[in-house]
Amino acid sequence: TAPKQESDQKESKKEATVPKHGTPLLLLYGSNLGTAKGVARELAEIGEAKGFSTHIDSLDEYAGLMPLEGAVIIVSASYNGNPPDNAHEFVAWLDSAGDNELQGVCYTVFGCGDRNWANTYQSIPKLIDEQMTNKGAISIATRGEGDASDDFEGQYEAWEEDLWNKLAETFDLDFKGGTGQTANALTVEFVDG
Ligand code: FMN
Repeated sequence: TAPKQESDQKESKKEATVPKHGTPLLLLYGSNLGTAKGVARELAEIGEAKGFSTHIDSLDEYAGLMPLEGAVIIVSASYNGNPPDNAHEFVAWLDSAGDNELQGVCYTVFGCGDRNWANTYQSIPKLIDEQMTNKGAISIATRGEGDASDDFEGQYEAWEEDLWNKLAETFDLDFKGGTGQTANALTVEFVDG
């Protein structure tokens, strides 16, 4: 609606005042219908507001290209236990990667799933998380699960709060200790204090 757009614009002006530390934050999604992509986009926006240098792309675009600087956040759905269309190549590459191939990579995973697919609930996010660790990457925050048939928003928000805290700890950044505040609320703290 129009009023919401107006307030969003005001908020984004405030966000621009957050000091830029420039830590690279790569958001990768596996998404057919846009849910996981939307989550990745939101995280990229908030990450920018928190001073990260963000980049967003599909998982397949980064098969074999894991960054050694900053962190990579993977957001993926599953389809009958299989990867989304733009994550097949990534999952195949990860399967075939050598034992220490991902050494030095910092990552975490959020899964968009639906428990109605009981036997394969969150199967791809789980697989990616396990394989990343197996291949030497470091998990900087616990994998999150959003269930479309439960309180997806609530589950996502709880995971997200932990994520920013863990990123702040890992990279020794200033916005540590958030208590579920949005990026905008944190921005107000920076501006005033
Ligand atoms: N969710 C799971 O956790 N495991 C599954 O195996 C699974 N299979 C699905 C199969 C179909 C045909 C559909 C429509 C959904 C399935 N889901 C499953 C739920 C989707 O992963 C979930 O809705 C997700 O948010 C979709 O993300 P996307 O919009 O980014 O594609």
